Amino acid sequence: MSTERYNAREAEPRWRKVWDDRGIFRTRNEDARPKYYVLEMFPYPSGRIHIGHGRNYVMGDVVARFKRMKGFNVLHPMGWDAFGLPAENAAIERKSHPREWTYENIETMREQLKLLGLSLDWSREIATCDPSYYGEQQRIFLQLMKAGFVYRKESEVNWDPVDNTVLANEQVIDGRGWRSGALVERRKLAQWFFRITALAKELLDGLDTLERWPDKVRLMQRNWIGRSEGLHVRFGIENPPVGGPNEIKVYTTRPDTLFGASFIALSPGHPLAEQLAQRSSALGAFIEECRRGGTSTAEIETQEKMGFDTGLKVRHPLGGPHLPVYVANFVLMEYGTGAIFGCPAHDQRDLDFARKYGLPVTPVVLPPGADPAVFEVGNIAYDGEGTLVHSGFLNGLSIPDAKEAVAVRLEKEPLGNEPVGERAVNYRLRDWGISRQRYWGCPIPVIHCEACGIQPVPEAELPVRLPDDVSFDAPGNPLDRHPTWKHVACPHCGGAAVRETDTMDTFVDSSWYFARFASEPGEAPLSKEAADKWLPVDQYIGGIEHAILHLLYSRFFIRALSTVGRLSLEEPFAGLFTQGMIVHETYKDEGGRWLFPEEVERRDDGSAVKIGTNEPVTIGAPEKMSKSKKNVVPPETVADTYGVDCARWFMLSDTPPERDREWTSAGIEGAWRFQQRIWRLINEAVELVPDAEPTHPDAFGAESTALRRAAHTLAAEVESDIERLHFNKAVSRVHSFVTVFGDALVAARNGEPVADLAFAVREAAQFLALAIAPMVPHLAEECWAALGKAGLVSQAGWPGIEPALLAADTVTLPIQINGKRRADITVPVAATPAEVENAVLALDAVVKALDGRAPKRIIVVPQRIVNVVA
Ligand code: ANZ
Ligand code: ZN
Repeated sequence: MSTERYNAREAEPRWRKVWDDRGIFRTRNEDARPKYYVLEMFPYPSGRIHIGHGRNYVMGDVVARFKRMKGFNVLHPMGWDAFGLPAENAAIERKSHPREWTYENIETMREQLKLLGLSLDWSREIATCDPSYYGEQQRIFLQLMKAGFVYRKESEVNWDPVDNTVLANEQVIDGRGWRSGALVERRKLAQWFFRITALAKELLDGLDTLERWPDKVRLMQRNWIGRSEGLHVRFGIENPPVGGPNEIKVYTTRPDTLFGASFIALSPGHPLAEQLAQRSSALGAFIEECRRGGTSTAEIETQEKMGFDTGLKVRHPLGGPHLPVYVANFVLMEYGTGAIFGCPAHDQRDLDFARKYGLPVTPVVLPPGADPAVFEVGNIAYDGEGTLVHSGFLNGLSIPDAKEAVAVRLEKEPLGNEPVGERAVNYRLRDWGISRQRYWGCPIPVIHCEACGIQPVPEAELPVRLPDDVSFDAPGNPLDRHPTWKHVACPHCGGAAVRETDTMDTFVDSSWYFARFASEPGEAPLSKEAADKWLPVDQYIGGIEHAILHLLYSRFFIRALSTVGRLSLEEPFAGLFTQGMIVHETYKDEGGRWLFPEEVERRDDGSAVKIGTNEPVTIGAPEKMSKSKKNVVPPETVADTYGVDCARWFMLSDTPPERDREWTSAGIEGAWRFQQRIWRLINEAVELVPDAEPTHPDAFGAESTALRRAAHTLAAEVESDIERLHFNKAVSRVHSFVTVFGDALVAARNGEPVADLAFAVREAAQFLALAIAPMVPHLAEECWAALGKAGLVSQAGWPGIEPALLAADTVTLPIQINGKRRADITVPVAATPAEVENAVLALDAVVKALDGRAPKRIIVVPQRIVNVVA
């Protein structure tokens, strides 16, 4: 055979240049074909990518290329989530500017992504740190502010008392500031918020419409929004403080447990707690104490329970004993009413608290089968099913019935002019605090004037640009320290005023970028017309780590933007896929230092040594590829050895795409060998049938029909696999087909050259090239060219499948002997009547019936029935 090895190193850059030069992935909005929008979550330009980052881009690319072949006008764009803290940290370390670091990384990563052969429309590339992007975001902010979706309120932040600065949650490490090491405190500061809670119900109900989202993501969002149905209960205070309220309102989801209540607890931020603290320095000190530690919920929930007895007592609304009122650190001000009644027997936090402060623990729900005379709660609260006990008129009821009975009773019970109880729905969802006291983010476009209050920056003055001349040599917000930037004239009265120096949470930047991509270069950054054309994103692909915040914020943003008339849709992402990660073993030298895979040689006995020194290497279990553990493979290394198509093929094969995939050199070598095999087969086909377009014969024999069946089935199966994102199955279909094709070529070489087989061989070779084109596009182009086809495979249509060739390979026929059904036989669909006849005559039932005689007649009705007349 004359075929040479496929040289990916030479071929791949050549094809990428052709794609680039011809601009074939440039998408136009003006295009009559149906639209398809596929998007991978855009990357943060953190440095360099490794092959593990590539998996979701490759998956998206397979979909994009496939949909293009299916005749869609595909939008597949790329951009950069370019604002954020790491750029500031890098600037501090390298004494440079965050912009420099960011754009250097973008340059590097763009080249790396291009290396992967992704069919992206680079003309729509955006970086969120570009003033044209964040300027539009400022416009959006002001529009949302006008519509009431934005407000400012005092809220707690992490405060570093040594550096005198606000810290992001990720800058608090074990309760201490990352730079100063000082114990972090909670401080109140005026902050900007998006009123996401205004759409809590819509965001919850909308989940039901997202049928092409993973159930687990919908569940996580549902839990995050956290709708609960409960009761507001007002407790009258027996000894109200002078000038204070005479009642406390709590929110409970367990009114059935009211007879088990043993205390009331107020949040340290509750107005009544603050009021009492003015007269009690001990309480004041306690509240201060509660403020220590970070603001994250996780941190608050794991803190040891602490309480302060205020000396107040409330009356029990159902006639139980009076209850003491505490201030307790585990009650959040932002949830419900900021006050609870504690029922220790049935709530773990309340139980921990009661044990610490010696409060009664009375079980009021009896587990099924338990004996009421002996049932007790020790150190584990009982939160299961059961029947009410020790609860007066509720005794004997189930929990749901008791909840209802309490609600009905308390809705009628008066306290002052209102009923004691009122049904309420609560959402766990909090408003979205977007203020960050940082430089490298989108400036919040408002001006503070002492005389006029908060003034929006006038439209004509947008964007509010970040100043370039900033220093990072002192802690705190460089925008605040800048000598001139914040000093401006008030747009309303013209007097001296100051700019807001907070910038926006970078989650804002990623909440609308997919709508930005809808506009062509040069068009308005957010165009309703363009967004109407492209949104929702048909297939969104990204990591499960974004299952909650990014997706929820984006969903909110799209609804809010539609409310103010900038867009007109409800949900941004019709289909969502969360991919698994690429994992790799880790290596450590004798000194415990991490080693890169290319520094290590694996021995046949499973051990490993360091290349050069032969020092033994400790092999660690496969883990997510990460820079810090050096278990990364750069795309360049793969491109220079096996070619990136091998990496693409490997990442798609074997493992379902939602699961983790371990990167191994054996796996990559396997991909390389398979790629060579495809290349050889294509060339053999060309050699065997030099005519690129043999004429369609009138009829096909058994051999050519079998090959055609295999080829058409391949196309149909790969199509349905890619539609369902079952990339690993698509890969394995290609494997099976290649075996069939290889055998067919051997048979064809040894047999007589016949016209129908020539046609089938050529057709099969083309189908193979087309079927692999979404997955290994460079190799597919090379094959397409070898087959003498005009144009690019990247622009070719998906194979035309003949349904008749897809019927099952075998068919089961009933066999009648003298008019009675005696047996069945399963034969290849392609079997000739003579072949069927021979098989029938060999059947036991037929042999017996004929008893040595020849049949009088056999009638084979193809694909239907066989009649034997004995
Ligand atoms: C009495 C009770 C008895 C409760 C019991 C639970 C179990 P979800 O379901 O998440 O809505 N709670 C109410 N407001 C709170 C706040 N601001 N901070 C901390 N906890 C608060 O939770 C509602 C339950 O969480 C409420 O029901 C309340 O405790 C508590 F056996 O009331 B429950
Ligand atoms: Zn003013």
